[in-house]
Amino acid sequence: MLMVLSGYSIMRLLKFSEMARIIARADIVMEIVEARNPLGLKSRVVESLARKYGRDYILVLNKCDLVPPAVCRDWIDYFRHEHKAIALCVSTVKRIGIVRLRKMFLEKQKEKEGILHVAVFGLPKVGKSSLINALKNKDSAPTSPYPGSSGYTKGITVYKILPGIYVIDTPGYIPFDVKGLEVAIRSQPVESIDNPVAVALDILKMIMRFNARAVEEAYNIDAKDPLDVLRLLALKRGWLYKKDKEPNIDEAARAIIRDYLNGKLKFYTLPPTVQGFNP
Ligand SMILES: Nc1nc2c(ncn2[C@@H]2O[C@H](COP(=O)(O)OP(=O)(O)OP(=O)(O)O)[C@@H](O)[C@H]2O)c(=O)[nH]1
Ligand SMILES: [Mg+2]
Repeated sequence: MLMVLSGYSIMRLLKFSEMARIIARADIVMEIVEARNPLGLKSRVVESLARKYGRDYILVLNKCDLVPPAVCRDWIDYFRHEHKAIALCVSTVKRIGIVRLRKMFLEKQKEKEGILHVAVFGLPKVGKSSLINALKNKDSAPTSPYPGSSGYTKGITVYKILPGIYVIDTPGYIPFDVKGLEVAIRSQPVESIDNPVAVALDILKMIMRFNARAVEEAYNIDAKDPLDVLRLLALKRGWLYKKDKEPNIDEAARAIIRDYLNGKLKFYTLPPTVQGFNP
């Protein structure tokens, strides 16, 4: 397990060698991304390892409740030419696509005529453990809203979801071929991000380009400039630096990062094949 050391806490991430070992022994390999930004979260690594070992590969577009159904369908169409892709929603409030997924596992088990192992991979916080809980219909795997916060997955755990069908939960993985904002906000606890203001400004720029009203809808703040948004949010919440009583934009930046992760800030991308917003 890879340990990311920071002033705040230690976060455990899955190592490439661990992933390769699990894939070598699995029958089905699932890579989980979020439907709101699949290309920002998808790695070629999982898919190519699955191919190398001759395993079935399924791309899961999770959190489809955060995206209009038509956009989810466009993404599925986009990926379908390359490999199997399915859309899911596995939050405790709403579940979509689980019955179909269980059916796929049962068919594969029948074909194999033996015990089936399904491995689940993805960047931190895409919903790997929540997917296992939905498959089990029971909160067995610990989950949490933010990277490194209590309940995030620290070890490799095997869960029985149906007779003879086992799913392997893994800690978040940071693939070397995935870069940018999603990695910056997922590879460490929000409290440990070195320059939260720079990260939050990038998030705001991306979100405001996509939907000019996203900030107003989330916070009832009417500002066009991302730095003004941070200042106004800090003032609204009463966050001031002790030293000079100026708005604490570091605290506001961390709130923005958390609200991007938890979906309060409404945002989604479109496939490159569809006209519209692509960051
Ligand atoms: N809106 C929405 N939220 C979801 C969905 N699936 C998971 N979540 C939320 O996303 C957050 C992360 O879920 P986890 O299951 O802990 O994610 P994980 O990939 O196991 O995270 P790590 O173990 O830290 O790598 C939690 O707050 C979940 O409630 C979904 O389909 N829709
Ligand atoms: Mg987990």
